[in-house]
Amino acid sequence: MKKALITGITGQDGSYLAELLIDIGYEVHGIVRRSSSFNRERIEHLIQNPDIYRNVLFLHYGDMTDSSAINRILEKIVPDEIYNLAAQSHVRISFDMPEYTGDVDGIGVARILDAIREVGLVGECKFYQASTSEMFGSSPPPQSEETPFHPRSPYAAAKLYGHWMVVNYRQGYGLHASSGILFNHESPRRGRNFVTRKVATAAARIKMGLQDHLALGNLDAKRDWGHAKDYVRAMYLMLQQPGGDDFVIATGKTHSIRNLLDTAFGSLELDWEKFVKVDERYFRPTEVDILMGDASKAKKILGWEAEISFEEMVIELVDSEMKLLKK
Ligand code: NAP
Ligand code: G4F
Repeated sequence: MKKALITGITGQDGSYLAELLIDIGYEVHGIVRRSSSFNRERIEHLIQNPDIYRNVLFLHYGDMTDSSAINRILEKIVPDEIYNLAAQSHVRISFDMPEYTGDVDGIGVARILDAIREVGLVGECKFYQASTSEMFGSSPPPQSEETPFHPRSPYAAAKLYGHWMVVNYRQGYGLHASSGILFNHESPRRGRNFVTRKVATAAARIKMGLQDHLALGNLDAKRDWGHAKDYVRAMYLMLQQPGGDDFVIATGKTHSIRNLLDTAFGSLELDWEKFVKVDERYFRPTEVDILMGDASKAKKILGWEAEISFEEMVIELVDSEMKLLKK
């Protein structure tokens, strides 16, 4: 039985990836951080299944800022595959917490890569890094593996450091290490302060008469939005290749926040213009205006393509919020 270690297992992607790997037949280990409130909602269904939690899913306390914990966990588990998904993943918040974001999202990558070396796992295990389309920043679309990086936030700058560390450990030490440059991907498990989930929740609450307006920031930004379930499949495929590499994972289509509002509110027969207010609090000091990825390398080498459309994803989010509210 292959062993995988997932950092960020309690996050959106970590939870879908854990499901996928358990389905394939892996023993899955996850790093969780201590919190005063319960932070395992997204994997609760796995924890509550005794066949899974007793036999194939194991959780370990740790933090990307704590090298000794990371080293100890690697030494104990000796994983075949490591998926580094842990991050302070909110771009706007990274402007408020640039140092912490750099520590977790940048230096954290160096910590885990060096732990692999310290514990003697180079040659024994494969490594996946959650890189991001935010690293392209102001570079015009379509963005591919050949597009120059121009990060526009502390988050993107920290992720770019992590990205280059992966390239360095691949070239310098021969580690099987891959970076997935993933464009935005969403799901009903998306954090509530990301724009898709925020819009879906508000549309459902307005429909139910529980809210009368929605405050948003920049409505003109455009994103290439896919579904998290499709994107975790790409992570797995990268680690099944003969060597490490970098791959853009995207749908190739872009939509503005206005398009998102049309689709979400439209699915409930609501006119968003009656409810949305622009609030400068949600603007960022520097914005990424447009992201649209070219994933042809992933299609050719990994055989990967997005299967869930933007419209299907948005409607799933709105339906899921309506169900939650009706409960
Ligand atoms: P998410 O829902 O915010 O999950 C982040 C995970 O990291 C959570 O499990 C969180 O734990 C954990 N974490 C945060 N700080 C940590 C620390 N100091 N030590 C250990 N764990 C820590 O993010 P996601 O959407 O699943 O994204 C997964 C990864 O892909 C992230 O690295 C993100 O930056 C990157 N990414 C995401 C997208 C996207 O569109 N979703 C696109 C490109 C790249 P708690 O549950 O305790 O908070
Ligand atoms: O949903 P967002 O916060 O996602 P953002 O900034 O694109 O970052 C996400 O995708 C990245 C991949 O490209 C990941 F690396 C990152 O971890 C994260 O998952 O914002 C999307 C757009 C932005 O242009 C933002 O300015 O929506 C705009 N927006 C407008 N009003 C808003 C709001 N974003 C948020 N979060 N909240 C608003 O009220």
